[in-house]
Formats: sequence, structure tokens, C-alpha cells
Amino acid sequence: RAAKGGTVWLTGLSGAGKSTIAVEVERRLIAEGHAAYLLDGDNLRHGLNSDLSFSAADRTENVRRVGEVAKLFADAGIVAVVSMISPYREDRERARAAHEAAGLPFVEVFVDTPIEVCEARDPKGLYARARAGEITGFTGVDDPYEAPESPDLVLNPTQEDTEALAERVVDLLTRQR
Ligand code: GGZ
Repeated sequence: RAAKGGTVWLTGLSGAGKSTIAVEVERRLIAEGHAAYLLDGDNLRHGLNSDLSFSAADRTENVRRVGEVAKLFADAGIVAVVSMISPYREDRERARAAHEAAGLPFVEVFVDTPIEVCEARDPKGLYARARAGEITGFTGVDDPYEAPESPDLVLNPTQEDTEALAERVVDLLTRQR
């Protein structure tokens, strides 16, 4: 069987659980014998995207670059598992279009955790700092998040555990290939 790459794109608020799910998706794919690689927005901002801020233009550029990198991985036969807020619909659609133009699978997964839950978790204390005005332009507080209108999959981390959610993603991917 020829190796088939593609991109799984997890979008959602900070603290929604994207990275936790992405790690489990990557682990499962590798366990099943696929090549998979996690592209985490927060991590990539330390290297490839260290020149970018959280302005609207820089978020767009952040998403554009990661979309291009994911496409390269997919073309190389690897499943790119992308985890980033990617707040703008148009930017995510551009990533999808680039994959489709190249004949590469792309699945958009909306990690639909309500902001109240993200904020209650607040693992890094960022929501608290945003509410206190110490951070401005924080997604969901004073910066936009455009939820997907027709995602390929919607995940509800308040209703299912990480293993079940990751299984849904891998199942969808398997059906697409
Ligand atoms: C949103 C921010 C911000 C602002 C810092 N708004 O939950 P985290 O902490 O670990 O992940 C978030 C990460 C977002 O990076 P992305 O590359 O995924 O964002 S985007 O797709 O919008 O470019 C959060 C942290 O960075 N963080 N400041 N103002 N999230």
C-alpha cells in the first residue's frame, strides 16, 4: 500500500484541548503504521513563526505558513496533524483549497469547547490575564474566533475523553483515504 499523506486541521479556542487531541491522533496514526507529524501553532511560534505577533495580519500569516508546511508533509506521504487556533474562516479555507488543488486530503476538525470551559481550565492563566487587561487581543475575550460553518468533524471534549475523540478523527481520516 502506497503511503498516503494528508492534513488534519484542529481549530478552536485557546484551552479547548486541541493539542491534547492532536498528540493522541499522532500517536494512534503512528501505532497503525502511518507516518504522522504534529504541527502545533504554539510550538511553531518559537521557531518558524517566531517573528509573528497575534495581530490579525500575523495570525493570517501564521496560518498560511503552517498550511504550506502541512501541505509539504502531506505531499511527502505524511499525515500532518495541525493544532492552532486559526481564528479566521478564510485562512482555514485557503489551507483547504491549497490541499485540494494538489489532490491532498484535508479534514477540518472543530474542537468545540465552550469558552466558559476553556476559561475555567485556563492552564496557563492567559484568560485571567486577558480579563485583567494584561494581555490584549486574546482570542475569545477581545479578539475574534470564527467557528467553522461546515467542518468535517466537530469534537466536544466536555462530552467525550481524549481517546474517544482521537479515535473519531482517525476513523474519519481512514474513511477519506
Ligand atoms: C490567543 C494566545 C495569545 C492571544 C498567546 N490570543 O492555549 P495556548 O496559549 O497554549 O495556545 C495559544 C497560542 C495560540 O497560538 P496559535 O499559533 O495557535 O494562534 S493563531 O492560530 O491565532 O495564530 C495561547 C497563546 O498562543 N497565546 N497570546 N493574544 N492565544
